[in-house]
Parts: sequence; structure tokens; C-alpha cells
Amino acid sequence: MRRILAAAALSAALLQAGPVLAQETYQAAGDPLLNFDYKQVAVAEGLEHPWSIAWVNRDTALVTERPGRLRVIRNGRLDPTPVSGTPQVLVAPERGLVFQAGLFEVSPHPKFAENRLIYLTYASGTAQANRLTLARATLNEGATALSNLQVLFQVSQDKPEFQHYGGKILWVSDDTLLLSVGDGGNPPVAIGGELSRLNATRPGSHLGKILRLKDDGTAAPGNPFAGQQGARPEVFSIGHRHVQGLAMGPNNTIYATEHGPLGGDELNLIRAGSNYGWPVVTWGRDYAGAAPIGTGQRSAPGLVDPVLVWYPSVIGASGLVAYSGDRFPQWRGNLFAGGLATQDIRRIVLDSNGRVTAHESMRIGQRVRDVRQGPDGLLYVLTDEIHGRVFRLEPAQ
Ligand SMILES: [Ca+2]
Repeated sequence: MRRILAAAALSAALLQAGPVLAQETYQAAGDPLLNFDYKQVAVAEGLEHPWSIAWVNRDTALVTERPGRLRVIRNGRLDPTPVSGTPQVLVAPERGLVFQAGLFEVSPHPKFAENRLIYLTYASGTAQANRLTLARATLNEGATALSNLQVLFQVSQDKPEFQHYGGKILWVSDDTLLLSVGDGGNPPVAIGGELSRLNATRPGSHLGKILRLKDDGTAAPGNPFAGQQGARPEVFSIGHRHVQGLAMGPNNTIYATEHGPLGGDELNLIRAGSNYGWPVVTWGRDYAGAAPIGTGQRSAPGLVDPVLVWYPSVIGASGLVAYSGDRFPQWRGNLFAGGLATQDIRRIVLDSNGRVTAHESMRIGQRVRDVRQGPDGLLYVLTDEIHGRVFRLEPAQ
């Protein structure tokens, strides 16, 4: 299923910060249509805001529903009974753009076959004081119940409101994972009398970051800010607004999609210790009055530009995967990014240097929350609806 590289070699490659290269940003304007004949094949229906899908073996997939349920699809059939033993989750009421709290990612440990460990991310706390939480639990043989639930990590600061948690997990070796944490929310969301988003560039806060943790939730060794006074040892990269897609690309590269404000969703190539600029530079503008943000600039020395920006209209970036299967040979090495707002999936073509060379849109017609590759080499899609569904894309012939 997932190819895990030798932990030592990969960790060394991950931690190579490398120079901040002046890179060209590919501006993905408009919705060029993907010219490929594929069909949608239904897998499961009637899921309430499904958020994330992951396989524990070839025939068994787990799907989170944002209101706090974990569901199982066995041999292509949705079990009507949710998995028991899931954590208590803070769920946001449905209010337009801010209904983000709930149960997010499900991700089996890379050695799940041996240890049966499942990792979950979710919002916990109250409407006034809440935070992203990472927990793990043991899944029983029948995949009907979790036990031994353990909270492994919580974001350092409480925040009010229900926005920008992050919550994406990417395993980068057998014992370390990347975890995205959002900036806490749009103005006027504040912590300690200042805007929450200002924490994104501060290594002393978990907000607006990608973190690198061991599988027990503690800081992974060798993280780039670990020795710095006041810095959090978990921090891997900084200056993110709201990473909602995290994937390993060709040649051990790490890509992340994040939500910009009004305009300016980004695809970034993630390197240890880099600053991705939020909220100092962005292509987007604020929701409140469409005011310029930070410096009002798109780029600045020392801040890493996105490899692709969706501008002037955003896609509402969600799940991300690099395709490596054999059912769509012509797509191998391409990235697929879900679009909530655009109700589609974006195919993104990279060259051997990791730069974006092409981009096109696969129309779905519903908000796409996650796109992943199944063990069968097909692409699986989750739609973010009250009656959400899971389906797969197959070549038409
Ligand atoms: Ca940025």
C-alpha cells in the first residue's frame, strides 16, 4: 500500500533545509478541463460530511464523518454501525465558512498490520477555548471497536471559534509523522488580545505550522527549530494559514495545499525550517473588507513562494495525493488536489525539479473533501455534504 522508505535515510533527506530558491510560481487561473475519459463508481452513500479515508488492508477502509463518527467500508459495503470507542469531539454548528470543528483525519500507523494502531485528529474543548488534538487507539480484528484511546498531542494554545484547525497527517517514516496545524482563524479571532494568525510565523507557537512528531506524539529528533530559545521542538515548517492537503510526491518530496484568504490558495513544496510567508505575504485578500494582508506583497526575501497559486479564484483546497498506481499510467507522479469551492479535483503535473508545468480540472459537481489512492490503484473521492458519498474514479474503457 504505502511505500515507507528506510527511516534513517528519509529523515536525513527531510531535514536537509536547502537554500531558499527563487522559484517560479505557477499561476493556476481558470478551470481548464481535464481531457480524459473516466467514470465515477459509487462506493458508499449517506455519510455525514465525510472528511478522510484510509485503508487498513486491501478490503477495509476507514472513513471519518466530521460530526465525530468513524465508519468502515468492508469489501465495498458501508457498515451501518459506526466504530465504537472514538474520542469525544467538539463539533461546530453549521454556519457557512466557519463550520470546521469536528473529527478530521484517520490514519493507520505504517506498521498497522503488527500493532493495530489508528491515529485520529479532531477538535476538542469548547466554543470559547479549543484546540487540535491527536490521539491513537487500537482497532480490534473485526474493525468494529477502538480501545486504549490515548491523547498524544494537543496544540499549545487554546483559541476561540471553530476555524482553521489543520489536522492532516502524513507519515514520513515508520515512526515519524507530519501534522498540519491551522493559524486559528480569520480576524477578529484573537488569542491574548492579538490576532491568532500572527502566531503562524512564530516558532514558539504550534499555530500555522507543519509539525513533525514521533509516533508517540512527542517531538521528532532533529527538527529545525529545536535548539532555539522559546521555539517549540515539534515545529517543522512555519508561515502556513491552513494546510488541508499533505502528500509525499515523487523523490521523497513533500507537498502541501493550503487555503489562502479571498484568493490565493497555495501548493507548497515543504522543506524543513522554511517559512511559507503567511500572514506577511500572500496573493489573497482578507474576507473582512477585502483589505490587504501583512505587507500587501506576494513575495519577500527569505519567504518561500508557492510552487502553484490559485488566483484570483481559489479552489478551497482539501485532500491531496500523489498518484503512484498502475490503473492510470499516464497520471503517475501527478498530484491530485481536492477542491471544495470549485467542486472538482485538480490534476497537477510536475517536472523532475518539482516545478508545476500543467494543471487541469476534473469536474465532480460536489464539494470534494478528500482524494486518495486506494490499494487497488484507483482514486477515491469524498464529498463534503450532509449526505456525502464515497466513490472511485475508474478509466472509462
Ligand atoms: Ca504562502
